[in-house]
Amino acid sequence: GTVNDLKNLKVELTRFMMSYKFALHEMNTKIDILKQEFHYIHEYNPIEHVKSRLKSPESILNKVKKKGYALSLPIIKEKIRDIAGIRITCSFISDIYEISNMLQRQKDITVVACKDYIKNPKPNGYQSLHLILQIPIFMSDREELMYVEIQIRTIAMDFWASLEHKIYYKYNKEVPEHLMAELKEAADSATKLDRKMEGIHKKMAVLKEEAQEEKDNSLEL
Ligand code: 0O2
Repeated sequence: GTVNDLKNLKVELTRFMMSYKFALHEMNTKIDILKQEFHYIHEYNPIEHVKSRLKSPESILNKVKKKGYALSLPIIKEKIRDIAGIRITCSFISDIYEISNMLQRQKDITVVACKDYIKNPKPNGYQSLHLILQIPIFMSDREELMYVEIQIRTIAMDFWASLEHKIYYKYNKEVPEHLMAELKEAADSATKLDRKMEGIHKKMAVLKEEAQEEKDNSLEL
């Protein structure tokens, strides 16, 4: 009867969401390993912070409705690819691509899609590198391939996106055109800041290398 149907649905849903929790866990471990190793090699930390989230059942259902998909778990699993989401905030633009390449090279990761909103920002000014990856998770009696969405951005891009998101929702997604233009200007300022910091970072790296060479040379004498 209905009670049993509901019970089954609950068991199925819990199992469904659990797989995404495992996928997040797996990806977070991969990112943490890269972070520690990168720190060791380059003597600085390219990752400022990592935040992960599971899409709530409510917002999964909203998206299913909005996109007009059928209400079935296999279809949701195939079509909604950002149920498990991780946002990596990096120090410099070059770190974004290095982290992305390091992830893409891993044998158990399949790159399903890569959207570069840094090279091609959205019209409103939004910038980030988006990857849809697929990773296997291993359970007691089966292996499942799970989609995980990774958003990689700098602190400046994250700053802009967080505040734009707040403004967008605070004004019920209806931001007047002249303010849209100002948001775009703010995004351009963020880009300028990112490029400036990247430039300083690169020049410092050169200075450090030169100092090291001098030190090595003086030791040889
Ligand atoms: P939340 O709460 O972050 O999950 P789709 O994902 O299918 O709806 P699309 O265009 O394929 O659409 O996805 P896209 O644009 O590659 O990535 C969507 C996610 O990127 C959003 O998730 C946001 O997190 C982020 N994003 C994209 N555009 C903007 C933007 O203009 N401003 C801000 N602040 N964030 C953006 P959700 O599902 O919208 O929300």
